[in-house]
Parts: sequence; structure tokens; C-alpha cells
Amino acid sequence: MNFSKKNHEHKNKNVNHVSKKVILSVAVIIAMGLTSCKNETKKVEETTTTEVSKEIAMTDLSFGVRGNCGMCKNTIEKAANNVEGVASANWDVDKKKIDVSFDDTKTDALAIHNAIAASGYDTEKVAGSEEAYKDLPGCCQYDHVMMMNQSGETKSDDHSNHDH
Ligand SMILES: [Cu+2]
Repeated sequence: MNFSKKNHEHKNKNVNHVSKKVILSVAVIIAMGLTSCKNETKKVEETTTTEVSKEIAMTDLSFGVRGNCGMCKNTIEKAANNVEGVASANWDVDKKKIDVSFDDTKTDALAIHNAIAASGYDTEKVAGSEEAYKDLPGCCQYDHVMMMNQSGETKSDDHSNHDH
């Protein structure tokens, strides 16, 4: 058999005894190998299922933003899109309202309000930066008391934008 060569190297007199040990240990190693393989396969399957169930959930948000025209639209949407985590932004010139879709693990609503306000535009929650407003083209210097978010939703307890 194959074992005879190995036993010669060891120069062991108890050839039969050694062969049995070798056979036993080989069997144990094979058995261990089989069990560990099974365990690994199970682990891989579990990991895959977890990854599939973790889908990125986008949060949709709408709120009022003042503005006049297509240039305003560009500025407002650019400001919102520059916030990390924002997937899309669409401002409606008639409704004075923006629809934003964002990853809420990366940003939140207030960060988007602040970014738009910093570009010079009033939102429902944050008044636009006056400095940025002054730098807007004349046609874009919107009326600070104009109605916004014409979707029907009104927040009666929000007096932060009173400026007259
Ligand atoms: Cu404009």
C-alpha cells in the first residue's frame, strides 16, 4: 500500500500500529474538512440574503420655496442637488414648491432647507440668505411675501418668514 513508503522513512518497527494512526488521522481530517465546508456554505448563503434585504430607501420630501422663473429653478435645484445624499430635486415654478428625493442616512430635511436658503431663496422653514438674494439677477429677486407651496398644505404656526 502507499503507507509502506512513509513508514520506511520513519524506520518504525510497529508498521501496523503507525498505519492505523495515519488512517485514523486522515479520516478525522477529511471529516473536519467536510463539516467546515458545510458551515462555510451556510454562512455565505446567510450573508447573501442579508445583503438583498438591505435596499437603499429614498425619502421623498416636498416643501415650499419662493422664486420667480427658470433661472430661479436652476439655482434652487442646483443648491438642493449639491447636498450629499440628494438623488433628485424638482422645483415647480407655479406651485413654488420643490420635490426632493434623498438618502436619509446621508442627509436630512433641514440640511436641504439650509442649502436652498444659502443660495438666496426662502423655504418654508429657513429664510433665504440676504447677501445671496442681492446677487441674484433682477428678475429673480422674488417677492418675500409671495405664497409658496401651493399644494394646499399650509403651516399656520410658521411665522419665521414675516418680514414686514
Ligand atoms: Cu429667477
